Amino acid sequence: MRFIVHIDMDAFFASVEKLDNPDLKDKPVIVGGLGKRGVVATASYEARRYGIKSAMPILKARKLCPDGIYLPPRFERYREISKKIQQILLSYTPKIEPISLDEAFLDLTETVDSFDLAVAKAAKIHIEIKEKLGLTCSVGVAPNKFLAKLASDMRKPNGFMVIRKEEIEDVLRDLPISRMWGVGRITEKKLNDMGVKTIGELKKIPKSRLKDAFGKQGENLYRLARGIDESPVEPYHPVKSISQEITFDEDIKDSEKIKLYIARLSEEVGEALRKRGLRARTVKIKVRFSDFTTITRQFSFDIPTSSTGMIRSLARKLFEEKVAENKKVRLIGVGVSNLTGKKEGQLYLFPKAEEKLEKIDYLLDMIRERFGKNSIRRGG
Ligand code: TTP
Ligand code: MG
Repeated sequence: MRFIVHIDMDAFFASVEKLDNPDLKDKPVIVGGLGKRGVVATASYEARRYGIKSAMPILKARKLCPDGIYLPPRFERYREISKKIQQILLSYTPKIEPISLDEAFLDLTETVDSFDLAVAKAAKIHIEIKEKLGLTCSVGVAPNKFLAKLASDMRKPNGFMVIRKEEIEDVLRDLPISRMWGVGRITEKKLNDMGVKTIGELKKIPKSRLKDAFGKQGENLYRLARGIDESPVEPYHPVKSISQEITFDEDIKDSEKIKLYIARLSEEVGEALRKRGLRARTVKIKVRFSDFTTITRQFSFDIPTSSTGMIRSLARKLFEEKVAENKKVRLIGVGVSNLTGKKEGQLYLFPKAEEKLEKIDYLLDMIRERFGKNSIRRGG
């Protein structure tokens, strides 16, 4: 059995604002976009009593709670505190997986000898975060990630909840199926149509029927309904480079065709960068010819970018200017390295232009996520 801990800060952004300004104590604080079309990022627990929730339009929130204190987010500051939280967690185990700025999993299986000792350690972390940072969090301890996250959520705010092996069935029975991982609106609707609303009801459906109705996901539903989740805590490893390459079915000589592939690979590399909140200072290409000789060419610049447009034009330029040989190409690759966090060195020569490129990238990423990889590709 594993000993997994999940830590989630309470009303994180709003709590940080209160920490930095004691006048806000006990007041309904709402952090989010303050413009006409802004949404609530988070609301303090006082504000939640007015019915304010994450992702609610800010105008609606203002109607529900006109006397609330509305603040724009200060990500720099949240990130700074997030780092301090990580430092505390790292003093307990290197096996931590940060999920977002305010949330992380810990695997204490190899750190302590028993589940009870893991619970004791988790309690210590709970106290230490409060004492060192002046912020409360909610903690869940359980034999796996799914249950640990569930546990941390059940007693919010400032909660501490343990789910032991023998308690799993009781805890899960009456929970709505939407609390299970991977159950979005579509799956929920489909299960509702099968007469299933709670995890306990889901447990009664035979595995074969779930597999028929949901394919591979059916197996997952079957296991989660029983509180089984083997997914590992994956410690964060800094990414040093990102690259994509393709080997053609048939070697290609037409450089225009090759450049189309370069565009496609650049798109994938850019997307991967943005997903990780990273920017690159070096773009490189790799070319393998039909005789298997392989060359790489790279170009570095001062202003880190995560824009597909930048990566693509640099990769194409490298190909045009540095790969003069008029030979058949077997493989082409595009990569980036010299990576940096999103907010560092954010001094653009042409801030507006860069911003515009990023907005387009962001939109394309969203569309692809929703409709699949091949749904959209920019022209030119
Ligand atoms: P959550 O942990 O989901 O929320 P929370 O910490 O504000 O409140 P809770 O006590 O329920 O844990 O998210 C952490 C932070 O991430 C949150 O303070 C603000 C930010 N966030 C957004 O910016 N947009 C969102 O839609 C959500 C859910 C969170
Ligand atoms: Mg939180």
